Amino acid sequence: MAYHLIKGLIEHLTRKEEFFVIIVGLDNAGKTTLLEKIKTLYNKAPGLEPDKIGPTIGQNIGKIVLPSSILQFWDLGGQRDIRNIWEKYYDECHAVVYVVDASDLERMSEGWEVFDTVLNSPRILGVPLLLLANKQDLPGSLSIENIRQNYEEWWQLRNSEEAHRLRTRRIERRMASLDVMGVSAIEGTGIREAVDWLFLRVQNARRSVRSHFVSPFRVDVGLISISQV
Ligand SMILES: Nc1nc2c(ncn2[C@@H]2O[C@H](COP(=O)(O)OP(=O)(O)OP(=O)(O)O)[C@@H](O)[C@H]2O)c(=O)[nH]1
Ligand SMILES: [Mg+2]
Repeated sequence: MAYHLIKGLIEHLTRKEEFFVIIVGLDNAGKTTLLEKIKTLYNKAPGLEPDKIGPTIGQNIGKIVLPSSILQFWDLGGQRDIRNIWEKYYDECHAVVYVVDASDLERMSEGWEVFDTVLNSPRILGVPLLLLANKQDLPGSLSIENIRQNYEEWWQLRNSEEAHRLRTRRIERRMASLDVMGVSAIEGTGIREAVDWLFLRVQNARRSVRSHFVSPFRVDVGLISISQV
């Protein structure tokens, strides 16, 4: 009885709200490099070095513990044939990070095509969406202003007058409020700002049905051990 009371009290005092963030974008955009750098910056155990990272077939998971909450990242493979797995995560996620390789001008329109599908997905229309222009360390990478402009130009060219008319106010608003940040997943620049953004936005846009409390303590055969992050 006393054990259960103490256990319950510890859980109550130490519970943190957990949020799920999906990281999507074309293959080679740098999603896994980003996830591993986030782990290195926030966890005791460093993430993988870039030379140990290969293309993702499926997903990678990473978790960071912030003072009042836990962010759980799902880095999803970006190759064409496996992009359809992204949708399976839409109902569970609290934020979406779309990563663009800002140095790869040749694949920019393919990237916008896919981005547009994500942007318009009804199941995540109300979820905070952050566009990350990665590889800012490479000369010739598009700046955040140029990335925004590049997307708008692509959209204007690609869509007919009819589509322009049909572009709903909700999507207009989403575009207008879309945040774009520049990062280098290799060097780690901009990553803390991006994580701060995610933390603030998931708190503000908290959707009670999607968030739940978890305890960082795991009770194991009568012993209390802090779970490894
Ligand atoms: N210069 C530079 N290269 C980067 C950066 N981020 C990733 N890369 C490189 O880009 C390539 C692809 O990186 P990944 O992290 O595997 O890309 P991904 O988006 O996870 O690709 P998929 O798993 O196939 O979807 C690797 O060679 C990385 O080293 C960056 O910020 N700067
Ligand atoms: Mg990957």
